[in-house]
Amino acid sequence: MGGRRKFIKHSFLSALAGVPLAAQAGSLELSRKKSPSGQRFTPQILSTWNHGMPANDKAWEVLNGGGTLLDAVEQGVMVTENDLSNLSVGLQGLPDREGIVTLDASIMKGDGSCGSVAFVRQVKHPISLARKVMEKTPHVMLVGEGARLFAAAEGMPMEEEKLSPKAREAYLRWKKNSKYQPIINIENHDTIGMVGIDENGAMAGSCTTSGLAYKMHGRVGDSPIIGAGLFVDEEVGAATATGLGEEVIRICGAFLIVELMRQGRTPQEACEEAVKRAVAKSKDLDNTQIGFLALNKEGDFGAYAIRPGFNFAQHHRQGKALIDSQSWFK
Ligand code: SD4
Repeated sequence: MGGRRKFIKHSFLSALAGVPLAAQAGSLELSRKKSPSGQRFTPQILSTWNHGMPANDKAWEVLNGGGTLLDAVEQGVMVTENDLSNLSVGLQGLPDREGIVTLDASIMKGDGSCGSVAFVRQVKHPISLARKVMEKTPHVMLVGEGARLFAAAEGMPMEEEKLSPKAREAYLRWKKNSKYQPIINIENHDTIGMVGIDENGAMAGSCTTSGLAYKMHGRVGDSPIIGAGLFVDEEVGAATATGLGEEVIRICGAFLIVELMRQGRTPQEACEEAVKRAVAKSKDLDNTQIGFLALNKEGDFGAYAIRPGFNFAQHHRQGKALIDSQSWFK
């Protein structure tokens, strides 16, 4: 971002800091619901689920060490991609119904630059591959074998195709019944989506997953779809999603939330409206969980899910917290 723009954003944010929230919202006729904390923080990093805490720790360390926000959101979620206990992110994740792990990831900057990969095998850090697509190709998205070959050509770390012990055990158990209709385990969504804002008001986000367990081979979820699992526009804000990707794609979840914020909704209101739409359009509400997480350019944040159990991690200068999201079903 250019120096002048940086300065303008910074002055704007500094100016806002001393103004009561009600006055800042003055021109908007909507009745404002408080964000979960009722507070605004810049800089700030937010991530989905418990594993967002160590991911945020890393992102924060990168940011404080002079790294860019893009470095922070990339390296933050790499912690989760490396986490052997996580069965929904990275090569140790649960496989598709053929027993093959395929990964989806996306990364986006607030200026509209973005990259993603989908249905990719053997690549240790799909988030870094998504970043390379953004920075080194004229494209936004690479999938399957093409994505894998690009990773190999870039000399990225790859692994032999082999299920992790935990994933293998779970897969063999699943195979006994082989339910070919993928039913989301509403207790266990672990995709990591991260959104952040730096002290100059620049925004970025990342999202990475092994996707829905026991999906059909070739299935792609919301996480690598720009506007579904992730969307960032630093003129407005950023949003990310977790849960049953088909339901998120149907409503262009992350894009919808950012556009609702553009129209004046708070991040909390925007997440609630997106969940309301997903509930209305759901094809299988009993087996569906979706969680949304959003941040606006003022550092206000919000989250909402279909069911209880969704939480998110927040890091800012005053501290860090794991926060339970509110939900449609109580
Ligand atoms: C997907 N949204 O592939 C992902 C799944 C997810 O934790 O969030 N899993 O549909």
